[in-house]
Amino acid sequence: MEEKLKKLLSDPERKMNAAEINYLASAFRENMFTVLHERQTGHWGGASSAAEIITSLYFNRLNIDPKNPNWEDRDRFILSKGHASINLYTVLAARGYFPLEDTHQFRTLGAYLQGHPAMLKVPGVDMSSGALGHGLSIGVGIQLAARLSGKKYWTYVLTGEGCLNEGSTWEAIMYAAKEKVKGLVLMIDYNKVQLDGTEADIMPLDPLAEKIKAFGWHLCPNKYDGNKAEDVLDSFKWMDSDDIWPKAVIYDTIKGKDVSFSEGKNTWHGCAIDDEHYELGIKELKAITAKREALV
Ligand SMILES: Cc1ncc(C[n+]2csc(CCOP(=O)(O)OP(=O)(O)O)c2C)c(N)n1
Ligand SMILES: [Mg+2]
Repeated sequence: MEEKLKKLLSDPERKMNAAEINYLASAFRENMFTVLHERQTGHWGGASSAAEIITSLYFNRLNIDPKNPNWEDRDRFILSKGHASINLYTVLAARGYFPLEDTHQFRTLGAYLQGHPAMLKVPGVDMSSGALGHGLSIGVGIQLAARLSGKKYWTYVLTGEGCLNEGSTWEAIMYAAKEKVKGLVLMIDYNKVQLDGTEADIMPLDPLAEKIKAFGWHLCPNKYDGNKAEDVLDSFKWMDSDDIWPKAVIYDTIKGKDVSFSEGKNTWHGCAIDDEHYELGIKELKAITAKREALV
């Protein structure tokens, strides 16, 4: 691990700035790509797409205590697109929930870090996920529980297009609007690519922003690039700018980000990474990490 990275991660409680988060996200991409190559399994495309969003949450935003993962007052994060688990595991490890070395056990028989996150096995995982379309309903429930118990925590739910293709998500969208559920934030990793094609081919969401607003949500009006920490941190400012609920933010992202031949390709959604592509890809990822490191 680079010296700068070690130094940053030695004080994970500090709120990182955008340059630091961009650098961390790139370093985390290297770990994700390496583990998925080693294990010959997993989902690179959607993991890479969400790197800056998840890193920003854990290194700038969430009120959490990795030493006490079940702390009742913690903010919750639900990775509704649970197939991007290697991203969450890498970030949780770097944030101090478990050793980074454990990510190399990904999807081995008997390991606690399976292909999809399991809340009863992995410290820091607030909700088991993998079957698309469940995360937002659970987020609604967690925040209604906060209302009943007078707690102040928030729940952030991250979806891709797949969850938004599920009817259950739209039930949750309707109900959350009816109840004006406080503390509930829907974050959409809008890379416009799914498992076996583009969202335009599979089930177009366009005009997504208008739909979410029409369902009664407070949608962030800003256009954000979800692969830039500057934009993600700005979206956090927007979240704090009023008390109107529930809130949603759409982030434009790129699936398979920062490995040129995987960007925007559904064929890289989930596939075994061969040696040749690993060598090419890791070189590209390291070059971007170095560029981002220079800005820290
Ligand atoms: C209910 C359900 N149906 C199908 C799948 C299989 N599946 C896993 S990921 C995926 C596509 C997800 O696309 P998206 O949500 O856009 O994810 P991302 O692009 O962020 O990887 C599908 C269909 C699933 N996990 N759950
Ligand atoms: Mg997608």
